Amino acid sequence: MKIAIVCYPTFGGSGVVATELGIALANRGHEVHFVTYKQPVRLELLNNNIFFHEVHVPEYALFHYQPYELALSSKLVDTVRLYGIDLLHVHYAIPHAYAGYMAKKMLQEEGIFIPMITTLHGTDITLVGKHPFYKPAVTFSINKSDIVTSVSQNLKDATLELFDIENTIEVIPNFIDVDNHDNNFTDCQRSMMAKEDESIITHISNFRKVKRIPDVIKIFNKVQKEIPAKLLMVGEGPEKEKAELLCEELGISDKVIFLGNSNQIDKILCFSDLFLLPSETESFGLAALEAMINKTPVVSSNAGGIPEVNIQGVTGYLSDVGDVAEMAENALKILRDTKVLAQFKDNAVANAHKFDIKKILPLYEAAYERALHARFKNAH
Ligand code: GMT
Repeated sequence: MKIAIVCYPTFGGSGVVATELGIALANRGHEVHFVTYKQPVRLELLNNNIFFHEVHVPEYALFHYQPYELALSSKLVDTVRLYGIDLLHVHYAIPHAYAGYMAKKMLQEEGIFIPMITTLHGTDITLVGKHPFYKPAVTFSINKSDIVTSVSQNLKDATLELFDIENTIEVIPNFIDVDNHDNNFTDCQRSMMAKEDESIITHISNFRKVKRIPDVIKIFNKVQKEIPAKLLMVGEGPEKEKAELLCEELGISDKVIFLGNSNQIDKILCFSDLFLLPSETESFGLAALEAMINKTPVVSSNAGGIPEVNIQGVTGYLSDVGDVAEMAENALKILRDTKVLAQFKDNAVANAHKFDIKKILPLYEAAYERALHARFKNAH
């Protein structure tokens, strides 16, 4: 199949999922065309089946807001025409599903019928999408998609609750390429980051408010009072500076390392003992899954779809959002005893195997097949 994937090219989970999916599809022999405003961060173009088409938005002074959707839908039309694309897979409803639908309608005028699969990722529904200023357009684009998928059951339920949805939503969970993690690092070079007796606790995100970054710091602060520990903060975002100030205020700056965005997530997680994810809302928690495949147990909130990934008392622990005291206690329960830690590590990796790409990719391929078969039925 020839598939055009539309996504955000940044470090966010939806972009990562879209990119990894595209790479896996290309490895299965499909021709994959990424259409976005920058080359996706995890995309290496060293594959005959992968193409990247950059969306340019010409600046025009009259426009207070430059019309990205317009440029994207035009680029999609051109790409479909030029490469004979069979279907569009758009990740993140805003504005991708909307732009994808416009492209589909423009192509239809020329007698080209192209199905569109929309994958909902979380904030496109739970934070941004439900805003009254966006809601009608988001509802419309979800209802007009040929197939809609959501990355967790929780996100599906939230979508049905928040929007007037007439379409079926299929849950296709996020995934991890287990084979890529099997025999990764023999020596994690843990000593680069911490002394031998120090536990390494890690948080990775885009440092937005929804990640509750101050909770990460406060949990760590409580833990480090009980056991020697270091905190690795990986990522960039609006809450980072405040987090650095909070560390100073608490007098723990020497124990917290801010690493910025990184393409070496596996290496960082390889020497991590525990992953913290106290998010306010989280449709899935891809970062938690990435931690688990790297044998890192997770102490998290029980928000959104996290309980579908992190299993209470097995791969880690879950608490109510904001319950910093319980999250710190849970972290200590795991870290204090090396045997307990080893058990949680084994459980984490075993659970991550459930989300192996080998199990998830066929679900997307089946969805594509259905969309292609239904294309003439839905053409009008
Ligand atoms: O979590 C973020 O801030 C990034 C966001 C995104 O749009 O890329 O992530 C969302 O999609 C990920 C991939 O499906 C999920 O694993 C994250 O849980 C979800 N984030 C939220 O729901 C807050």
